[in-house]
Amino acid sequence: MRHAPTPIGTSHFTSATEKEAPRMDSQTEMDSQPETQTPQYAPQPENHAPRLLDQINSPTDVKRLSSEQLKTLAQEIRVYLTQTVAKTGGHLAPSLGVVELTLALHKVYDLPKDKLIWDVGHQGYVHKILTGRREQLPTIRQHGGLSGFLRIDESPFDLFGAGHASTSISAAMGFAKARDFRGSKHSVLALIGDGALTGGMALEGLNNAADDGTDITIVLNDNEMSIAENVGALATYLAKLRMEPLYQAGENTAKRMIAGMPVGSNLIKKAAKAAKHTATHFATPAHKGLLFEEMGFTYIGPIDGHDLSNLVNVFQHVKRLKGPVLVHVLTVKGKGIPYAEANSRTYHGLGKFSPDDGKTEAKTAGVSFTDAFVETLNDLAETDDKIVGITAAMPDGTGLNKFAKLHPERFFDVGIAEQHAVVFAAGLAAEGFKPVAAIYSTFLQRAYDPIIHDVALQHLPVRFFLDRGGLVGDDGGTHHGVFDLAYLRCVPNLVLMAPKDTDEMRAMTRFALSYDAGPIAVRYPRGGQDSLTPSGVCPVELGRAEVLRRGADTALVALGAGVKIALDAADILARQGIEATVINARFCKPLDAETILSAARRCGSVVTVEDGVASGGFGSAVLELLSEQGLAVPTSVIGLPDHFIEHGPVPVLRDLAGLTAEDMARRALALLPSRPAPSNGKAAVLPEKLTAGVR
Ligand SMILES: Cc1ncc(C[n+]2csc(CCOP(=O)(O)OP(=O)(O)O)c2C)c(N)n1
Repeated sequence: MRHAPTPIGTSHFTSATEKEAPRMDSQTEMDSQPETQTPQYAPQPENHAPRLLDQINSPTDVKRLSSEQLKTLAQEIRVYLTQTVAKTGGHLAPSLGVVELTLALHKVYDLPKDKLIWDVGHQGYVHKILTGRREQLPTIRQHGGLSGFLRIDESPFDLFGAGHASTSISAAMGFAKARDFRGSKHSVLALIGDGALTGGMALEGLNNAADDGTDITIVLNDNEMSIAENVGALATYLAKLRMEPLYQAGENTAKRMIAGMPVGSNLIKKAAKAAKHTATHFATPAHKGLLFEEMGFTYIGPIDGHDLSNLVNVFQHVKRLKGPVLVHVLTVKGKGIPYAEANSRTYHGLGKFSPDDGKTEAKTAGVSFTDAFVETLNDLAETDDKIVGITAAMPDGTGLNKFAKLHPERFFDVGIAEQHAVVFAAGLAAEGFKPVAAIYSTFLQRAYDPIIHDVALQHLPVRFFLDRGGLVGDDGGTHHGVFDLAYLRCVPNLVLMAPKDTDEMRAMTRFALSYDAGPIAVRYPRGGQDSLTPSGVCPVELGRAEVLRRGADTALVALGAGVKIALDAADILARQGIEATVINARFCKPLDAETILSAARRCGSVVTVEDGVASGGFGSAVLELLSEQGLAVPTSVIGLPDHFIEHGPVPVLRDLAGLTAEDMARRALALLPSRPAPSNGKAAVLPEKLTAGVR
């Protein structure tokens, strides 16, 4: 709801308290539909009255605002944010939760001189609005538009990019030490959510920061949620802190805190420790913040993250503190938009929706790869109690929420802890269980060493299900699952499969669960693919490909989502009188050497296709096979080029990357030594589009 804007600079902050502590209601059900709200709660449409928001072009404009104006601006931001994300899709609830916190940080600190490092960056929309990107917000996550995360190359105010969780404290430590080396004096802050704090790297960062003692402020944005409910002992501990009375920053408290702070040498630090303890414990009851304080942080909190005046006061004091400080801020995910508050799990990140009632667009019909996986898993788990489901904070995205409903005792959400998830799975496998580690392709990158060191080296039958393999679209470069084929293919003992459609996904899921000889991974894309072989799925056998089409002119060898591209390319070529063999490789490792080599010999040229990086991926495996056999047939590898791919719709990105059926047909044609006499006797007339721009 809009407030009448007041002129800039008419009042200043006091330490006045505003309202009660925010408390999350009991968590909403996964997959539940957004609740219908009465219209008065909906963000009001923009009217033509002048908005404060329109005057905000940089953080300097925020600094000029009075307390009341900032509150008005917060409201305007919520409306603008919601109406914009309703059209673009994106991370709504995380950004709604940090409106006041972002305003307070920009009010108090001087970015980019002061360094504010955001964890994940999915909650950075308000920061974008305040740092000169207000008008560009409607381009967010659109191809060529603003990123949905923070990127170092998007704005000088985005000091460190992210997309994956739990990196902010480590990066901030780097910024802090660089400042110390230079003898500079600016502030360094990491803003991290309670979900991201469950990640091992965040804990490693805390461990280092507390011990090092340099000036660094960790702002803990505690909304009790990861994407789903936050999990783990640390979450339980934070919940206890949350029960305490809210911290208010008054001048006296601040003076006491600062007087007690250790500065200078280690000796002085030690001498000052007792004073610091007294000072901070005066500010906060003795049992609060103990864990962080024992580590060496000055703990301040919990603070109402929606009380703007108090936030500003607290950070003004914190700015003067020395050493490692942890400010515990309580926020409500989705704050201010009731449907998002009531169901922050749905509104964490979503596609387009109605800003009035939050209703999302109907799901496109058809079965997704994720559905095919979890439905099969649930079938198998009914009779096999050795199956255990593991997710690293992605129960909904991986589909394991449906497994969890049926088998809560065999389901584990370990938090944003991919490394732990994989070694945990390895332990279970060593004891004869059948762990299913369902992890997005991009996030499994975090667990690369455990895959090699703990799983593969020990031949342990962990079943990896890599969702969102390939280009994911709007999330962009941090999230495309394009490295997995390359990074898994080189791991000894590991079997690597990719299904062409959802029927094959079911068959591969069954196969993976029956395979006990060592680790096995199935990698599959976002969305679905209806059956490409309506007559049925041929049984999955280890290292066996399937031949989908026979032709003598060229061999198109494809993996996973590449199979549809190859089939379509074969159709294009056939229209030109060129007959292609199409092989669905099924296994990236072990390759079906026999089938691929015989097709290569018969056809005299090979084109491979995969929706992953070309360097070291499936096509490279085929090239290695041909070279091992001394088979010198012209071969072309189609995969993603050696640069990071932007965000945008998958078809657009594929087109730009040369990953389409037409590209494949062009590549096949380019390999034909001279225009062959086509096997079907038709003349090969090549349309402009096919001959132009052979890559
Ligand atoms: C390594 C990694 N694993 C999983 C994710 C997916 N992910 C994005 S945001 C998020 C939850 C973060 O929770 P929190 O830090 O509390 O922020 P909030 O959204 O609650 O503000 C998760 C699991 C990720 N970005 N990176």
